[in-house]
Amino acid sequence: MNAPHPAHAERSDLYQATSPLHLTPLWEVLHSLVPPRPASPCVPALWRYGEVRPHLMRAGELITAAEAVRRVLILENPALRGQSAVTQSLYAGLQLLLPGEIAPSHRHTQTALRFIVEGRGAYTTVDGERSTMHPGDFIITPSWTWHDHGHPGRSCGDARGQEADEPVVWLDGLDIPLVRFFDAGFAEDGSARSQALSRSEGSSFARYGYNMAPLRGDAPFGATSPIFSYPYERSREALHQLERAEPLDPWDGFKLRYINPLTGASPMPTIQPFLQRLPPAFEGRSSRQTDGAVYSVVEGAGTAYVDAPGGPLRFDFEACDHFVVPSWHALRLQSSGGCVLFSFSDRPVQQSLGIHKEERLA
Ligand code: GTQ
Repeated sequence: MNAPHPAHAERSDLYQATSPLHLTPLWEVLHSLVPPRPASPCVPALWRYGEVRPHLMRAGELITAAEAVRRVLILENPALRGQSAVTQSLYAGLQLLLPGEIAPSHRHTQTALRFIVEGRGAYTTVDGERSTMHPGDFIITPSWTWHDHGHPGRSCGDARGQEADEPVVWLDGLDIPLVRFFDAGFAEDGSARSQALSRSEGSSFARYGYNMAPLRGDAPFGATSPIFSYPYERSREALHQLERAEPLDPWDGFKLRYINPLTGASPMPTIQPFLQRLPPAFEGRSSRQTDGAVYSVVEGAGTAYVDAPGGPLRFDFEACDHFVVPSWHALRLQSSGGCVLFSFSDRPVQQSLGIHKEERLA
């Protein structure tokens, strides 16, 4: 055994003397402060809908939407339990609304997206305009806009005349951890349970959804898209047309990002959503990026292989399952029968900071 380095005891003395002054020597932590590559504390995880759904429906028996305000089971990263975070920057949860219920009006600094998982007949109202939810629709709640959710049930029916008397479940994606990091969150309850309607349903889409825009007036929600709802039937058709006629990307299959039509940038300043079609017999290549992503399986089935420090993980997924791929964990997708995947990440934030990085592996 070598004798201890003579400085060690004196260094310890220094550390003990500086600690009460709230001082820490950088050289003891430098390597983890500026790691050679991202070392996310998050882990990959899969939530099978077949396992989650019974608990969500049980929650529907135990608490009303009005009492809960938002009846949600939060998808917590297994390595971040108690933090209501699916990645370091993002929140995800599955929200249930039953026929006859209202989730009361409120607003907050945090930006939200909704991705409809199952059911028909519910709506969300944002800034005086209602959007009826259909499975696969992507819906936005801009920062600080009043929003309430409702489910009239059979009495009102769906605009398309479809059965509307069933539970509605959607994925909530919010920038809650990011806003918490900045200590910049505000929230307020509305005076009425449901806000008054001031515009007809579909008017935001009519103004901005057809590659056209009003002649006058500023962007109504700043950097956030003026379209509240991006209907699945349109985004799905775009992907299927590409699949019929265009070469696929060996990593992503056919993948499009949703945009703010006024800027071409992400629909929300903090979150970029994507929709992706893997054709039948797809064997994707592996890639990694610094933006961890949450996936919602829209249609079909497949397999996600995610590299993790403890060895690669294999997630066999099917429709309505959810999974999270943390930052800089390589992902490879495969599907024998074909599938459609929705996903979202904090990419716009990283891009605005100039730190986003992607690596497409062989
Ligand atoms: O629907 O407004 O999952 O405020 C978490 C916080 C949903 C919402 C969530 C929220 C909402």
